[in-house]
Amino acid sequence: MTRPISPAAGQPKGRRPLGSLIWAGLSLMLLTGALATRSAGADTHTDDGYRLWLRYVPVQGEWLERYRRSVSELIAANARGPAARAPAALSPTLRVAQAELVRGLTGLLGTTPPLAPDVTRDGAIVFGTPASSALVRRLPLALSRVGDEGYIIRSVAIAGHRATVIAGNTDIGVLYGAFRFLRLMQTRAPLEHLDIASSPRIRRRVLDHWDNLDGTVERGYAGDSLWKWDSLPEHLSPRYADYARACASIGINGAVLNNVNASPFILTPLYLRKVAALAGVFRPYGIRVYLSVPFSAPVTLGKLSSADPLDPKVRAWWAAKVAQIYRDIPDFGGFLMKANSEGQPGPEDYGRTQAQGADMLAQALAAHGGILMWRAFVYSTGAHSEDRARQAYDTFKPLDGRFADNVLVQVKNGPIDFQPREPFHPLFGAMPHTNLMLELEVTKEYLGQQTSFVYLGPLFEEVLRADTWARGAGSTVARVIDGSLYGERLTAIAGVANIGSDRNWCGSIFNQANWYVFGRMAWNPDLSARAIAAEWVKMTFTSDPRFVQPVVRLMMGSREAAVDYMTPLGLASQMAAGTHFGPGPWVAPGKGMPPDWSSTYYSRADAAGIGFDRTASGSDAVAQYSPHVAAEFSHLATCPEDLLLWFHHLPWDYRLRSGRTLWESLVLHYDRGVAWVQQARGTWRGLSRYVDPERYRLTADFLAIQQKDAQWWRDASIAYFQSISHRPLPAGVAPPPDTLAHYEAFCIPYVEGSPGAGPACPPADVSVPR
Ligand code: GCW
Repeated sequence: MTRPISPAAGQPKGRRPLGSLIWAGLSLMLLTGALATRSAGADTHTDDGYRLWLRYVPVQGEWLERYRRSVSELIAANARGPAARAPAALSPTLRVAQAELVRGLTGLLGTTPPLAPDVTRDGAIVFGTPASSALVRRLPLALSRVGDEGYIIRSVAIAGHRATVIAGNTDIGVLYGAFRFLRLMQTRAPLEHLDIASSPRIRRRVLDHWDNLDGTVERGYAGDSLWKWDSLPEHLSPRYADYARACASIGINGAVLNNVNASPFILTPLYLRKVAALAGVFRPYGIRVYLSVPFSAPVTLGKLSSADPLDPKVRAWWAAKVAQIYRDIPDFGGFLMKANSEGQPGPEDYGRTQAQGADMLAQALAAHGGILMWRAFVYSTGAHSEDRARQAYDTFKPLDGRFADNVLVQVKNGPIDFQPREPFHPLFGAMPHTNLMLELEVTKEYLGQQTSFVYLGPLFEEVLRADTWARGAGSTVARVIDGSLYGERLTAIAGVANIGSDRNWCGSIFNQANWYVFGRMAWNPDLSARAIAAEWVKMTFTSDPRFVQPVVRLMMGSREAAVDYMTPLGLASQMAAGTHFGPGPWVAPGKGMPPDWSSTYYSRADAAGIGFDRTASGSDAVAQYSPHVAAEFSHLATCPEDLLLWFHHLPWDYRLRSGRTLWESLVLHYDRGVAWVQQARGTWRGLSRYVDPERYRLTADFLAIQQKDAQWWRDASIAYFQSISHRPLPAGVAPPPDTLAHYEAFCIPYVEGSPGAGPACPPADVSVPR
């Protein structure tokens, strides 16, 4: 596997002028020697972030001694195994596993372990399946317990020597095991008495790329699409394999290549050849490709007069199209569908239900072992205007049990739309006879986008651990989607990817942690956000506790800080229209703005108070939860304060548990969020000696931007809500420096990743908020 070596390769044009590159190069050459000695154990060589968490920097000191005793040689298939004498006979996946072990161990230990045909000394690493390795076959590992993607890593004795075996029932299990073994070393875990058995709790662990065929990425903040459609299938950029490798290292096994707002061109022979080429690169890494498809394709592409799912001609068209795909991509994963949502076509256009629409595609796919991920994010603006939060449940709940076995209904974590905080989606507790999958947004559309430091682990953990009470206590979302609550066999989870062509993949170093935590939680939804953060920090930076501890603390506090300065106490959807970047609490319905895309629709702020009444006296959306949960959210005494205004409209002078009024608390939350960012900057500044200059600077600069943004959010929100509450600010709180009119007039016209050709607002010659 090769990877581009020029640090500037892949950098979007114009981002770094040549002069700055030369300067950076020169200063780095001068600095590197000095920096390497700045902090014992920390790797401070320049790093552009390309290597993600797979850096494999040399281990030092005591750990190096220990690891060298545990790792001396690599045995892929022993002398009596079928592939013994011809490494080329190893399967492509085992070759990848071997290459990864060689690369990782060479980096970590400073020497390349020899490949041996049999165990010849202490410290042998034996890896393979019972089919590829006679050594693995003869060990009593009880492999059947780890299924077809799991692995076992165990310290054993072979021919009188200490050895470690990395085994799976399948080649991909071995690859996952190889990554785990390297992770043990990257995180400085002992290797002496290993007995690890691990298998994924969720079968399909998928990244959804909202990548358009013109190279842009909807809600993407890390450059253009990774897929270079123009040069595919002939040219296979090395980044495709590097992407697959990174995904495999955290157990991701599927990629939906294109935007859910899908173009019919993806289904043309021209593009299917390109898709097949990508599938070929991903295959050794255990990653299947899936495609988003438009419901209207039989009309736009097939020139039929209708896309009615009950029309035999339409069904035949889809069956033929699916068969065509499988001819070139025999392990094609299936389709993802966004239907009757935000203007997309769907079965309701023909008077059919979502289940009837799904059934047509499910049948076509089932013939080839494919699956269908059918989104529950169904709404048309204005149609359900009394409360959009109700709509998915109202549409899908009556259809429970009507979806075929190869269909998963894909449900966003919350009932509205990937907000900084939402309660869990009520559908998770309401469709016992349907395969439900969870959709998370890894890209930070509503959480400050590229530059904000927001680790999403706590958000993901919050939804996975949320208890639906569908079958009594402990009916968590994690247990609904991993199949353990209702016994589904087809289980899945999707994350909307935050990956693009930027050299560091995700637009910032800390955004990489969100890709990482998605994969790790998809493998095991019970893992804690904190433990994953610690693992990621050690692999991405250094295992020095003087760095790990404060950075993990920052990561764990970062999401709540964003909630504080954007949408505290259960508020939602207060962002600028269209771009979803920056504050827009004043955005009101009218002039082309549908109510449920406006902010005032969600805040419901008026002279009397603020918040959306979703109890029985309001929209009664709370009744969509099981009685236990509904009661908890309905009663002010039990409703969690961080969801208060999601469920209740309350007077400005309502007293919270702290004794403060709602108005005062709101203001203090905004202030707290800003203060957090300021402190985070200080903490980061104090850690510069543990980080290479390039990643240090990028993070420091982005924190500075975030402080400005947090202040803007706070000032604009306070100015707006004060104009409605008419309450004084609590003592000691600084008033916003600009007028509300000023904040309303200020707008960022072009934001990366926002769909639409034109600017997000008319030109206004106003100064930047202070
Ligand atoms: O959050 C919204 C985004 C849209 C997106 C939509 C969806 C792909 O603003 O850009 O469209 O959700 O999930 O379909």
